[in-house]
Amino acid sequence: MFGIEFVPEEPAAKIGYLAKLAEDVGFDTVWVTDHYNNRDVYTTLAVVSMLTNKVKLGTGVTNPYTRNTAVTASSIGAINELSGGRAILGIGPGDKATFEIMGIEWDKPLTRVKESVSAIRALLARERVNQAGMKGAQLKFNPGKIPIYLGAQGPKMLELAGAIADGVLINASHPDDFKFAVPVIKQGAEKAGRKPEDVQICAYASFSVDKDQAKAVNASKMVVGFIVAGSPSNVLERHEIEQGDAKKITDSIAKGDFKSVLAEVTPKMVEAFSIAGTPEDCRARVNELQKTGVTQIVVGSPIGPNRESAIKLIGKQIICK
Ligand code: F42
Repeated sequence: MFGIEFVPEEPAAKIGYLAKLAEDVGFDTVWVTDHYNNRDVYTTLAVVSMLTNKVKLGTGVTNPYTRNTAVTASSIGAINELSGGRAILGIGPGDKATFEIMGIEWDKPLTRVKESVSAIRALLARERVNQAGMKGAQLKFNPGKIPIYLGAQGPKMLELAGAIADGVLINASHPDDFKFAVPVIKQGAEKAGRKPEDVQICAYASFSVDKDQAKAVNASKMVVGFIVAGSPSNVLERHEIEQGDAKKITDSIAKGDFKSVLAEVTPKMVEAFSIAGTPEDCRARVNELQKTGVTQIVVGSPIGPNRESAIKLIGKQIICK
């Protein structure tokens, strides 16, 4: 299966247009990110819902801090109703840096996600809910059945996803990251008495495709720079990237010196943190990921140097339905 990520840093109508194109070339799911400084995720999903017919529509991902859990249940329920049952709720612990700016305390993220998922499931089942801090909250409409996927990277969050979620969205592009993550998810599922195959495993990958390999790689570099800067040291070690090289990028980003970021991103970093190259290169990586247990490739930013032609290229030469 193939999904595609859109970041609502452009108007919802534009994303709706690209989402329709993605649907037409064979993508199965459209994921829309959630950060307070972009357009609202549910407004965007509503527009995408009206402009498409078949694709599943997911928050990729929301969190239990910036939105009250009952409001999340109501919002995704409305999207499910509007789209004829195509909604998926993607939820994760959220982005610490943006919470600090908003004055929101990031307390016990794992516990918070776990309680929130349980409460949302109960709300979607029209139950009166007295958990996750709620005191008798209940929806007034029937939202229908909605799968819940967790955004997860850390071992505890991955295990939790195995235990409670219908799927997991992992921000990674390299098979080594999935060789680490998939057994942890499976262990979480088995411990909870579930079948591991009931949990969809999605590689939420930075993707850049073009017929010209160099153009595709160049277009991936800025996103890769940000991923390197935000990666914990154990992930850098897994990919044999020196802390000092990552620090240079972090410092350039902090100074707003993006020209230096582009120069400091090495081929090894591109290899570790993106799927970038010609359609043949990308198809080979997709095959490798599928062998590790990945069930959905989510094509994330930048998609390619030219998004529209990249979406068409992926449909024709990588999805090939
Ligand atoms: N974040 C956003 O804000 N917006 C997005 O649109 C978005 C998209 C997205 C897509 C895919 C994806 O994988 C992640 C995405 N994210 C997005 C980021 C996501 O919200 C998380 O920030 C990201 O997945 C990192 O989460 P993590 O799995 O690393 O979990 C963190 C919280 C972590 O530290 N986990 C630890 C672990 O091992 O998994 C466990 C921490 C822990 O156990 N905490 C205890 C607890 O109860 O929470 C408390 C411990 C104590 O001592 O207090």
